[in-house]
Amino acid sequence: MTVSATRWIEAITMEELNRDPNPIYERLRREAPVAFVPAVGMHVVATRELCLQITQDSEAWSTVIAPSGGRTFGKGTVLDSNGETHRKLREWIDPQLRPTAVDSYIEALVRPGARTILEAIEEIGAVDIQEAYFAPVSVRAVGDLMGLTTVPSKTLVRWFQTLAKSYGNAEVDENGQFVHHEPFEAGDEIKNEIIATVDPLLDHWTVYPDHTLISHWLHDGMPDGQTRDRAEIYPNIYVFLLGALQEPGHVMTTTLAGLLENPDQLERVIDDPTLIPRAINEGARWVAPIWSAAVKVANRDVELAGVDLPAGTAVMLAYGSANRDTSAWDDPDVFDVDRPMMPHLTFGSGAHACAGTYLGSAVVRIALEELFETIPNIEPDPEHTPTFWGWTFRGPQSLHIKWEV
Ligand code: 261
Repeated sequence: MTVSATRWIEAITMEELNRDPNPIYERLRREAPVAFVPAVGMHVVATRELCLQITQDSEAWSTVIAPSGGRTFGKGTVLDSNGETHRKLREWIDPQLRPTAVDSYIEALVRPGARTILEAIEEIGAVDIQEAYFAPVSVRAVGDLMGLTTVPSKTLVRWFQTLAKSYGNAEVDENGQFVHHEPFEAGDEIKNEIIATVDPLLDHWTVYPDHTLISHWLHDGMPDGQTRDRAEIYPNIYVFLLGALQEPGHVMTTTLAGLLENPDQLERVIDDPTLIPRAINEGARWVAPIWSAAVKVANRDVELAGVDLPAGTAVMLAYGSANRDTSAWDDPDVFDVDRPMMPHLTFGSGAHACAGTYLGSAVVRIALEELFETIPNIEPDPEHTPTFWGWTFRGPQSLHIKWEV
């Protein structure tokens, strides 16, 4: 590619990517599906076909964590392990997330708590539903499942928000050095707070194992009388406290935002709750909450879409962009519950595909079922328009709705 052809890519800023990566990636998909983007110091992969190809080819590609993610979580997460190490980690992470296990606890875990929050707001008539309902339902469900029942929802929300700002602090200068340091330091403070909160719980579960995720992580697969090293558990606790607590809430808010833009679709979904899973699937495709976080590194010299990548080159897979690829979807920028079903990449693909696909989808479904049942006359609040934000993680920052009480 000529220098002039790539000048626009050199001019891409982190600020633009966070505000709206879609127009930039639409052009990347057409002109440069594998491109080095200086603002993020990495090659990005924009098309669905190339993202899928890389996730299927573990001979050519290993999984790593994004540099800002590694700075945030440290070494040893399920996100940056490969082969046998990864398989062993998934062996203690996956069992409580399997559909049969989830079905046994999901109703009691989510529905009563969702109802309680709705009872407290149903007479108000106008709220930011992201802050008042979706984020609390999301963190309560997964936080309680982990065993963090004594940690207030507001604390859990502050934890995921601060960890997400650190993980998403990806901007680098021309030497590949991070431009901003404050988000990492704020993340470090949160991790200290998490350890101070969780250490006493680990002490408890060491002696009194129970059904919570973290208790299982301590004990499962360990010889009698031994518990898993905390240094192995903590990085994965951070992974869950960010992604697993934030993303169900993102998908709830995104799905409702899509429905509010299409009042006819909203009305149909409220009249027929069996359409809710379709709406959620479309919301998850439309704005992938983990928009750009999966990184692979070439095990050997690779040629990809005409670009030569030497061994050791890292590529960032843009699942949010893959989900708007016209090779799979017509009018991909439009939210449409009636579109033909095509597997999207929001939960990733290959060996690292999301372990929480079933759990997360069930949490989102129950939250929306309860909302539409309790407040069936939802309208957008014309005084506030939702603003989507984020490149690494993406979703509406708020969603103001109103209704007749
Ligand atoms: C539970 C999944 O969490 C994550 C996934 C990707 C990046 C950061 C995360 O916390």
